[in-house]
Amino acid sequence: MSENTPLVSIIMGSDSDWSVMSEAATILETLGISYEKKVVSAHRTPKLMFEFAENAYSRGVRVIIAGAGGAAHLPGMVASLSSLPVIGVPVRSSNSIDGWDSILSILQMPGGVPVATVALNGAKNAGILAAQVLGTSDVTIYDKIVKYKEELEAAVLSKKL
Ligand code: RP5
Repeated sequence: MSENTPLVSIIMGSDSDWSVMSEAATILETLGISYEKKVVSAHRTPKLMFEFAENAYSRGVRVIIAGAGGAAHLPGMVASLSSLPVIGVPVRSSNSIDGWDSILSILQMPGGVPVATVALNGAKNAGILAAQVLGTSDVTIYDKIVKYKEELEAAVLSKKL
């Protein structure tokens, strides 16, 4: 596995999801975790989705973050095809009914095929959760999460009303 092999793959159903999904990339960059980003559509490029999901582990990917809007089948289908942990990001897209369709499509998975679903447009938390998964077996990443949480606490404590 090369040093440049991404540990996290950020996939999304459309380039129109990037304005939301880029928040996962930003926090992963802050934490110094390698990632890749790709448009993979469950409906428009199903063959690519199969190929991606079946090869992600052997390429070195260890966590998949998948975002989609509307009838959001990408996270669940990738979770059905791969044994890697999949974090789902419901996107409030232009074709979405207030985001509820995306939330329910990603959240309500059948038993046996989990998708760890974050909040609507919650790509930042998806990035943090991906780092936390990686941190269970990598003390350097774990320590970065500890520091990040300490900084969160300090930022709140320093606020003056
Ligand atoms: C979903 O449809 C995508 O994930 C996106 O959120 C939404 C709209 O896609 P575009 O029509 O903008 O490409 O599949």
